[in-house]
Amino acid sequence: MMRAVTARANSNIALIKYWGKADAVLNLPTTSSLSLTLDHTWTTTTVAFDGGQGDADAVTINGTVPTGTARERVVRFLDLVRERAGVTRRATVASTSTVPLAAGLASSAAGFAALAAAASRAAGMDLDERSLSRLARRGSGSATRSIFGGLVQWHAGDDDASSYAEPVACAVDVAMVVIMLSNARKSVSSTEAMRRTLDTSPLYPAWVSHSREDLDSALAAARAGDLPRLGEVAEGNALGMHAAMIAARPGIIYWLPDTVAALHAVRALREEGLPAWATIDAGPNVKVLTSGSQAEEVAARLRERLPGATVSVRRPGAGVQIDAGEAGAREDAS
Ligand code: 2P0
Repeated sequence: MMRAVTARANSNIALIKYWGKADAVLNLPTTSSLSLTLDHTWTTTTVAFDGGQGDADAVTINGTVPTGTARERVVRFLDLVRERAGVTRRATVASTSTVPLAAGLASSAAGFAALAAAASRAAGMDLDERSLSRLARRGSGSATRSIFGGLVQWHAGDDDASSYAEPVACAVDVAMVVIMLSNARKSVSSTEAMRRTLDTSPLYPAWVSHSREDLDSALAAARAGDLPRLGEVAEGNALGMHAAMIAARPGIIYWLPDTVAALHAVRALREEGLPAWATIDAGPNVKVLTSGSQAEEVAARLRERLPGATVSVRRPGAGVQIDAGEAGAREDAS
């Protein structure tokens, strides 16, 4: 009998961004990236290779059956797991998330990290974390990093084996303040936006070539406990990524007027002496890197300056977890 396995993974926010694929099938990125896994941003996913429903995979996300690309990505990922594990049966997959989908909070990162862990274990594979991060990468690039907690580096690599994530040393007490400005579904998917930036933006090569320097600076700052240096390089890397995508043809503008207002609010806080540096992903929302000890103060000041926004504090979170009660189920799955 095939048992169900449940896994959960947190979302992550990149300080040094992944933006562009060198290989779209293997999901190899053009640059290495660095992220912080956040707490309280779980996606929990249960998988059983139980035959699915009507000879197809039965998938629900937050109780709803996904269609189109969202469904295809999950099925394609299950096909990869079936191929690797030598399983032929269709699966039942149920996923629930506390993260708003497609709102720039990296929902696919937690989603595919949890799916990789649950599906591989349900199919009878027993992967170590590095192998899990390689597998999660095939679902979504940012999921590579959500296998691990805290500060995480994704090595770009140049083939399947060399492109994986691992935790890195962090001597800084960091936190993130998330400024939610809009829940609206983004108009251009990350996958499409990356492709267009890579293919058409004259600024993209400059961002890529500077990215290695940014990563080295960020890693050195994290090791040295230098939050201002880490914040400056993270903000610069994110603004550079957006400059490159704004210069694509046609330009991709994820920012709303409130996004610009939030960027100015973060700068105003810095001028008042508070530690606050902004980063923005494939959406209008702004995340603020700050220190753990001053995160609540930074959040309170941002609420004053941005009355329409929902502002919350996230601290470093844990990596992927497989439900302990189900961990012994793998022997049943052959
Ligand atoms: C990141 N983002 O490093 C970057 C920065 C958004 C901006 O990874 O095509 O959903 O599934 O590999 O991982 C969002 O893109 O894209 C992302 P796919 P993904 O976090």
